[in-house]
Amino acid sequence: MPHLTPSRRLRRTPYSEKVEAAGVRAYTVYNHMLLPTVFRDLEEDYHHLKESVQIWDVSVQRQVELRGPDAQRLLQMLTPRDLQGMLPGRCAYVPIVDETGGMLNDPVALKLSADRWWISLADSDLLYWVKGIAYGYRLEVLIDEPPVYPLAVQGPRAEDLLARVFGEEVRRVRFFRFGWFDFRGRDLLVARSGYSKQGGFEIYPEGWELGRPLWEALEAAGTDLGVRAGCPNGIERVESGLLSYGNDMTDDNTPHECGLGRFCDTQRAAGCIGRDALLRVEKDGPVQQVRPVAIGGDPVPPCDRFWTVRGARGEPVGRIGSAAWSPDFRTNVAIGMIRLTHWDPGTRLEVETPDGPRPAEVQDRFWY
Ligand code: THG
Repeated sequence: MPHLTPSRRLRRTPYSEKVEAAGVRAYTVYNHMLLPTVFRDLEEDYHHLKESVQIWDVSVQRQVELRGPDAQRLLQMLTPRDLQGMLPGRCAYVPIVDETGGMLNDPVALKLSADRWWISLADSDLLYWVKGIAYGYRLEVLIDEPPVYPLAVQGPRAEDLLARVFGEEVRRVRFFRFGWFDFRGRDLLVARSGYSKQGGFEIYPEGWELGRPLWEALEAAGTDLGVRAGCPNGIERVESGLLSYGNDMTDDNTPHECGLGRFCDTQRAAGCIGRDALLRVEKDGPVQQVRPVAIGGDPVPPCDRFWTVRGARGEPVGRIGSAAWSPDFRTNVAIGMIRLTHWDPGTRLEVETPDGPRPAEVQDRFWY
């Protein structure tokens, strides 16, 4: 592969030098920034993530901040998830939809206070949609992308590592909640969340200055735990069924097609844009939906386009958006968008990979 030319548009982070020093081997581009994808190799990173603890530069998870009396009203216009009764200190996975009910992003929203929210974005330029809505409806809310640089600490030893840096209290933070913890005289937001199923936290330093000291403190405190630089792992996240916006879904898909129906309370989501469209699709149910798919044969090549999925007579019945060889499950794991006629667990399929057709089977659950 040719190299990427560095430039100001590919924004650096407070951790970039640390990531480079740790020997990052590959990146992807995400929200106009570099997101590491490989350190040693994908499989070594995978085993280490499942056994130990890793520090991830996830600064690409940009925050859109909503501040002002209409902040919650605005967010409720953006998502069919009911935000009524959500308390400060909570995170929520919130599908964001357009006027047709199509997915625009699948961020984590953090309620900092009654009138202040962060929307922790997946890979799409949601800021402009949010600003457009606020301007069009003359809402009393300030919207910007503050200099917040999230750092994830993921893996079974993450809690032990964080307790050493932030104190034992951090163990009491429950899943998808956050607290404020002192680091060098400053309050840092620490949430129990992250883009893996191995357990862990996400820390959200505001401003550039604390980034490097924070990384160094975590590294120093975790040497005997085996802490290493890491990144979201393409194998582990498919096993875990964590969706990737732009890969597993696009603005052509409703949240229900994405299997995110449990995060929609469309009936109650007052003022949600796309509400009528979603109520219509909810009446009949989706005709295609995300499914775990096991693909037979040797390890598949990287999935960098949709792979067509076919039924017994060769007819197209869906597509694969993500796939990887799983060393632990000794099969290729994949995330598919599969038509209703073929989405039952056990259904035999054929997947058109770049290496030729492969037998495949719909699974009853993801692999964790
Ligand atoms: N953390 C934060 N921001 C993010 C991500 C993250 N922004 C980009 C991307 N990841 C958004 N996508 C997801 C997808 C899945 C989850 C979080 C963000 C996730 N899902 C859990 C699950 O499906 O099991 C839990 C959802 C729940 O129960 O509420 O964590 O990782 N800050």
